[in-house]
Amino acid sequence: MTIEPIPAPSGLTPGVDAPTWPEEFAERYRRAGHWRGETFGRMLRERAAAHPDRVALVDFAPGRRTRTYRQLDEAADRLAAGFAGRGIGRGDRVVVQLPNTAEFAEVVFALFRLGALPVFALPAHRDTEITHFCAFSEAVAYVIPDVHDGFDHRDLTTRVRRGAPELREIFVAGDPGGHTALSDVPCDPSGPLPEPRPHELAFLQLSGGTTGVSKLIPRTHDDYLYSLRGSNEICGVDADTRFLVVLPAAHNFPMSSPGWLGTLYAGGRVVMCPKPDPTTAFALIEQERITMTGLVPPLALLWTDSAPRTERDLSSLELVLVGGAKYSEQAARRLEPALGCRLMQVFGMAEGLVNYTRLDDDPETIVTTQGLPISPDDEIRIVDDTDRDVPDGAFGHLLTRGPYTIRGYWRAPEHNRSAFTEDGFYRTGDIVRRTASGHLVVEGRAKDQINRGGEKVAPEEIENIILAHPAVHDVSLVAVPDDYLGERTLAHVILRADAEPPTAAQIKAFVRARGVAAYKVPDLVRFVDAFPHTGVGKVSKKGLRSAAASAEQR
Ligand code: OOB
Repeated sequence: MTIEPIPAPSGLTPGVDAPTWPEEFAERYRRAGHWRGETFGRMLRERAAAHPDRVALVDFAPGRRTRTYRQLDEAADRLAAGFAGRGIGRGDRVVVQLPNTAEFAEVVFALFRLGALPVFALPAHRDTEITHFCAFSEAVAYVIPDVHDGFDHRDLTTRVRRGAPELREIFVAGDPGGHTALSDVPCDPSGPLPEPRPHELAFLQLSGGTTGVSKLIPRTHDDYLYSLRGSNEICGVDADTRFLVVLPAAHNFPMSSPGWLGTLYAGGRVVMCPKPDPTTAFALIEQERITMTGLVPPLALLWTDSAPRTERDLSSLELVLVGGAKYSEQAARRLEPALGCRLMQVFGMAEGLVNYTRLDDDPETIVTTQGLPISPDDEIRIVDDTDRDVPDGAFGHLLTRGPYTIRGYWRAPEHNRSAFTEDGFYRTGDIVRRTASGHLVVEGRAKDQINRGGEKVAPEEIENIILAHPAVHDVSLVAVPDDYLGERTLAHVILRADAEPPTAAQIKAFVRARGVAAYKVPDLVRFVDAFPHTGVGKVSKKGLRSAAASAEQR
């Protein structure tokens, strides 16, 4: 297949904003049938034509609402026309911060249809993160709920606008306050909209981050749709699948592994769960006859503990995927008997590569490994500190390259030089080993990131905030082991000699007041006189972690 040259979307320079695959790789992925020239907009159109009256989506906002494939398709068209009428077009970025509701899917498909790029913020993000996403992506619009989880998102907008001059429009699902109600946007399409091309960007996903701010991850229609198709095949998703979206719909895991997009691709039914607790979720499993869902390890633990006591009928549940953070073998062994369904482990990343254990793997492999890559064309290297391959079965840094793994972050040439090898492998920052069967086992992490039960915290981001406190001389954030979350955050703080000493609670309140997601506020704060140092004089995070561990035992 040849790709005709097309004019670049407004304000974007192909291959520069988002590094892309060299032509020989693109060619190979097309020839292998991985990239099939599909787009999200057309995918929904085709499904709606094939089975218009089948239910695509159920949500509870707050009452039960359903959308058939035809209704979802029409809503996307009308919303796309409305967005276009407000000057949003191909290549424009729109930060979308919506909870698990039908509006989320409608907005995202409307933007896909226009070739505008959703930037997927999480509902937990606050002004600091949102201002960064809007400013860095030069977003023209920001879509929010009115109030979610007791937080009024309209309160964020003044500060966000101040920091993001390109932002023209704020759309609110619900009561708009002084902004535009999402329900006022749709209008009848006056003609065909310009269609994005399959190899163009579809959206920007967020990285967990290891530096001060999250990087943006550019994903194309071709590459992401391939990961959906591959995931559906591995997980057995089909038209009878009823997928419960328990985690925030904007995260890569519930979106595509196989997630709500995979389920829609297969013509199945997506049920948006408003809250992840077992009481809410178990009631919906019973009521909606849910067959599949995806959980992070702490939630899997909670569900496993609650299931034996529930009066709810969970018998429809066939498969639970668990991933996002290391799932302990002991916890994994308990899931299948407690929930009466199959377990599949997922080790994935928004940058691309996703590994799954397989339904026909033996039970030991399912509880002790994090699975195999989706694609035969996912290239895996496990290397030492000098990028040399380690012997079979040994631990090392995981590097990967393939048909749905990005070749670079959005507008980050400097960072890309260290995050990718010269020949295009992504440095995942994960330490893994490979079993004789090729399954990967995640042993740890080389990157400076804390994985708080699947929610990623970049220590540098929080350290920078705490450093701004007038009484703080220096700070270092490390992970400490936690039975439930896997890891919690501990801030070691050195105070200035001349300042009134704050309490731990005041340090936490200071971080919260800066407007960051609640999961980034340090769980623990400990005041120390000095930090241990490495041989070259850098703060030794390893030293701090072991000091914290021995303090815990005392
Ligand atoms: C998923 O995506 P991200 O981008 O939030 O985080 C990726 C990182 C990985 O590099 C790894 O450090 C960690 O999260 N991780 C795991 C894991 N799954 C992810 N660590 C240990 N065991 C696992 N099973 O978290 C994500 C994206 C798609 C599917 C599933 C998870």
